[in-house]
Amino acid sequence: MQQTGREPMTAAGKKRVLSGITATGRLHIGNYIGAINQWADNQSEYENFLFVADLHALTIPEAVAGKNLRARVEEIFALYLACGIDPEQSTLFVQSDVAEHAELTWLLTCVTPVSWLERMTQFKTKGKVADVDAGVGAGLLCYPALQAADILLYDPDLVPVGEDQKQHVEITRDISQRFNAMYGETFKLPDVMIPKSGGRIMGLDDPTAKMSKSTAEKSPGHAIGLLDPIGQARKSIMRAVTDSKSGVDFSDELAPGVTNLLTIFECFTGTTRDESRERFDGAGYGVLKGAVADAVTERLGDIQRRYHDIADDRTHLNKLLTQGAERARNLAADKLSQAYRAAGLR
Ligand code: AQP
Repeated sequence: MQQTGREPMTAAGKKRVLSGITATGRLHIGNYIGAINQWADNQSEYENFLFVADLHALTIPEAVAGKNLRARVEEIFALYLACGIDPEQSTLFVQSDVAEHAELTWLLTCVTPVSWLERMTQFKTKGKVADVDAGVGAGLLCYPALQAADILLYDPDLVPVGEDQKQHVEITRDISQRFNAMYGETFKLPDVMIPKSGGRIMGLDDPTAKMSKSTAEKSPGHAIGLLDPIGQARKSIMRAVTDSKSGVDFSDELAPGVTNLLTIFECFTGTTRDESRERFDGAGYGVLKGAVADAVTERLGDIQRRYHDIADDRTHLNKLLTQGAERARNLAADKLSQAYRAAGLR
């Protein structure tokens, strides 16, 4: 991981990192490569606070309507564990289990200028004028205040985000500075942490669009879900869009779909692009896809075995959900009290 900015440490001598995934759909290999696998890799180096962002999912009504959201949330929580997050090393929790997130959001909403919210790309792309006229919820506009609360409750040093999501951390820093200026020093300013590689896995059906949970719900063949049946995952990879050439040709510019397959292969096998070139230059696309399918399905098999063990032990899973929420609340409650006192409400 590449870091920016200052380098303070938590009491444990480790930098604190906060991150989460929105429960807008079922997890896919993009979420695994870009987020969960990196959290698992760095969990002894950092003090991780990792959560399932279920309150954020409510801002996208089509993602939650008619769904059993809690079941999806617990599936994501169990998948964090199955992918190697250790609940003793990392604090793992569900956002709505810690009510302080919603409470602090109100205090932050009240100090956030509407013009800042209207400038956010997510509102501009998802909250089109037509949607606003059709009654889209104010949550879509106000979600940066919830996101700021998610972060500021825990005083993290670093927040990992993809290149395209830096704006989310920047607005948190702005909101935090504004609150501190109005009410006195309360919140610490977090820095962005940009993943070194594998930052953006593209759709298998359309390699110009990011692999995403919500598109996967509508388009089979777009993503590989972490819980997809192994045969289906293999089939989706074998059908991935490439180009009209017959095979991999490193002497020419590679098509986006080919680059995407190579990236997936490299992330799952820990190989470099030079090693890929040696192995696949001149090979037919069928050979490349077969190798990607082998690497991905082998890992999915392991994750799915662990997932089913975890999900089947309901008592233990409930215990971990409660333990994680309590650990998160220990910090969040203190910070919320500080914010209430600063605002003159306590
Ligand atoms: N395609 C991807 N490649 C690499 N990393 C990805 N992440 C998501 N998609 C890819 C990483 O997973 C985490 C998920 O965060 P999120 O759910 O809050 O936001 P997202 O990026 O909007 O996720 P999706 O899967 O694309 O969902 P929807 O469809 O709801 O928008 C982040 O760390 C992200 O970088």
